[in-house]
Amino acid sequence: FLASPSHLAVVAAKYSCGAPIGGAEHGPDALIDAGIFSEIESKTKYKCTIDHIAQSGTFGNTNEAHDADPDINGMKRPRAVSLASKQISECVYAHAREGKFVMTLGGDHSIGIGTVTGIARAIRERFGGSELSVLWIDAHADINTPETSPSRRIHGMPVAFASGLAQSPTGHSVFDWITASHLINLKRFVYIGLRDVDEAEERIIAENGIKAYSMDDVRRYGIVKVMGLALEYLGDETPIHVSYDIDSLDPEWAPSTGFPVTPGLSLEEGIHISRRLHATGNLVAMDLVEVNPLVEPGKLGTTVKSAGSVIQAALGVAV
Ligand code: 6HN
Ligand code: MN
Ligand code: MN
Ligand code: MN
Repeated sequence: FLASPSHLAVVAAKYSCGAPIGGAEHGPDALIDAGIFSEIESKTKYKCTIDHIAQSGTFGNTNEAHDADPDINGMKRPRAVSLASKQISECVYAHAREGKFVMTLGGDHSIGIGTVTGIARAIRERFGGSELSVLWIDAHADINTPETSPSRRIHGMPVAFASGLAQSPTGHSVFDWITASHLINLKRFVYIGLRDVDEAEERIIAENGIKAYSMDDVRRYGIVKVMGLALEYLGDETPIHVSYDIDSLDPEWAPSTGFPVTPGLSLEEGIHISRRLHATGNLVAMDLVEVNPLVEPGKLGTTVKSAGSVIQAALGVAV
């Protein structure tokens, strides 16, 4: 039911203000400089354009404490992350509204607040109120609220903000730009790859009946079966957004990331996920986040190569 897009809008989201360590703001350039998108242009029908987004002014792009951005309700860097995600949300919305495929490069995973809300809003408008489906490929669940988060870092909260589980804390309007038209339905949401989930997150997932395939499930059933079940659950007639955290892959394949957790997906399994999503014909947007060039500079090449493969496979390139 989707017209197949011929324009790939790449959004370089150069931020690490949602993470406890810096470096992820350099992830987008590492991916772009590796030539991933020139190769896509030569091997597919896609015409690529790239928007670079980083805050020049008030709050900064990185995790470092900032006088103008004190904690709110324990949350670290709330204004920086809110402003970043609002900019990203508006940018991806504008592209998706025109029917382009939107590929956002992170950045820490707090940028997912922006991408998911922007794509969800565009899909509502394009398809008369119908809801976006989201696949969250990650070692982590990223569904803490400001109240449950042990780290207080917003890269562990994007699913909570994009679904409305988390709201601006009482007395603060910082995330009030997120309105009903931006929100996703957690009944149209699936996790794959989980293996480092906080206690409160386990409870939130159970209470909301969220479909989740852990790393243990992938080992038990195999990735082919897991992808089959995930896609069957979402159905054929739905636009899909995949938010792909590179730490879903085993550290062997993606060492240069902030929070590597072993054992993870093999690169082959990671590519299978992308291929299957491409094959649905329903994929409208993808995020590739948490490539951090500063964590393992000597193994950045391996990390970027893996990220390039999962990106290209999602766009139908043979890798
Ligand atoms: N990521 N659950 C932890 C937290 O701080 O809330 C870790 C979040 C990691 C986020 O890299 O996917
Ligand atoms: Mn994540
Ligand atoms: Mn993660
Ligand atoms: Mn194809």
